[in-house]
Amino acid sequence: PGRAPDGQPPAPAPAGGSFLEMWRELLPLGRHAASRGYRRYAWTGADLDCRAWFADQAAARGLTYEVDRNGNQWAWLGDPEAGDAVVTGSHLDSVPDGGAFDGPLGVVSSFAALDELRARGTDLARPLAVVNFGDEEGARFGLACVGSRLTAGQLTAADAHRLTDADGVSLPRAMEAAGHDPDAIGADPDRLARIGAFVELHVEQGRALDLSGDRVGIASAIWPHGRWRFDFRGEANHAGTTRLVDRRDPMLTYAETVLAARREARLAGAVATFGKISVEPNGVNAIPSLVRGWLDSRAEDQASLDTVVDGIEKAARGHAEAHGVDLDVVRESFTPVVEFDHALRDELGRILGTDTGITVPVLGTGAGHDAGILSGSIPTAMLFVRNPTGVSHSPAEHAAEDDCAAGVLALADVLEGLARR
Ligand code: HGY
Ligand code: MN
Ligand code: MN
Ligand code: MN
Repeated sequence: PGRAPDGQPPAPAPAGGSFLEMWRELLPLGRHAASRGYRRYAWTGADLDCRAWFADQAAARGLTYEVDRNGNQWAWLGDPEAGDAVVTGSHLDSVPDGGAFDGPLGVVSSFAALDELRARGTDLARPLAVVNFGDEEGARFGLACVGSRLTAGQLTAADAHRLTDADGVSLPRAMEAAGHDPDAIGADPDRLARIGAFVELHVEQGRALDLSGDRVGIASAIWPHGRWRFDFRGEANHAGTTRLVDRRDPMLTYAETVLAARREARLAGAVATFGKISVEPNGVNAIPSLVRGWLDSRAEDQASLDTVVDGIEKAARGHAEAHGVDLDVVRESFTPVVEFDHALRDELGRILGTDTGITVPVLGTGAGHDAGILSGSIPTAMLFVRNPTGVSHSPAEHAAEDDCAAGVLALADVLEGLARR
């Protein structure tokens, strides 16, 4: 496996062609011509194109369309006020040069599953909704799952107002420029109280399903994870005339810290990644004055994650001291371990096991999701669709046509099983 299929549209349309049509409309939005990856950052033009697409899908189906106080989009089949709603959806934004599936597969599958239920003529006792949560990846403002965190009250409006992008544009200004009132943002308990269950379908971001030979799986847990900013400050100086012994080179310390992160993660059976860096003055012939590196680390349990991050920080401080470099470490975000609702998970297993005869493995994951954030407030579950490349957050991310179709049918079965009269 592993051939990057260049975002080729998954096809067969379980619900009369709607899946393929939606997929084709979304594919060009925010795609970078050279990298072939997606750059759909929150509240930028590409994101607004995706949001317009969502509103169009709602209108085309005669669904009740809403944007909530935090900018999340909703499309309702049934009365949004009735309560005990079954909600499904995901996100449309991307990481830098992300793949086509992380996020959009869940939103497109949600609309297709609704179409499938309508084609079946299912008599619904509960309202259904499709949701697009804003700013899931945190690619622009540094914090992931902003839309769901705000709604769940896990991010205060005041803290959200302090988020800024690399150009110094604040989140409120970005929202305002996109026509959304930033003074409205904040916890939305009344909205959550009207939801009885949330199910997010997502492309798998590893190869567990590929290895087990299953098209669809159910999520068990999300690893605790966080982002830490390491600021190494040294002394800018001439690359040609400064003797090695006279240098206070933060790049050297940063490099040693990257190696330490790899070692600590390996020892703990966890993961640790420095995927983003900024350098000042960023000149080819100058020793840097500042190297700022962002650590993303995740582990199966909190104790292991603490061990990894403490170990990396300790190593970084040792290397910094040895080279006369100052170090500040700031935890920018953190998400504790998520254990998905057992009753809902079992119900999904029952629905999928009996109706389709497919086996449904239960998987843990190191990736964060809006479903993880919401699980603190409402019963929440996730479905994963097989990804033969196992690659994600990259254009090589993939899901085969018939696996996407199986995902839509599984989601339709789940929605029907939960909401049928
Ligand atoms: O897991 C992540 O990096 C993000 O929350 N999707
Ligand atoms: Mn992602
Ligand atoms: Mn995602
Ligand atoms: Mn010079």
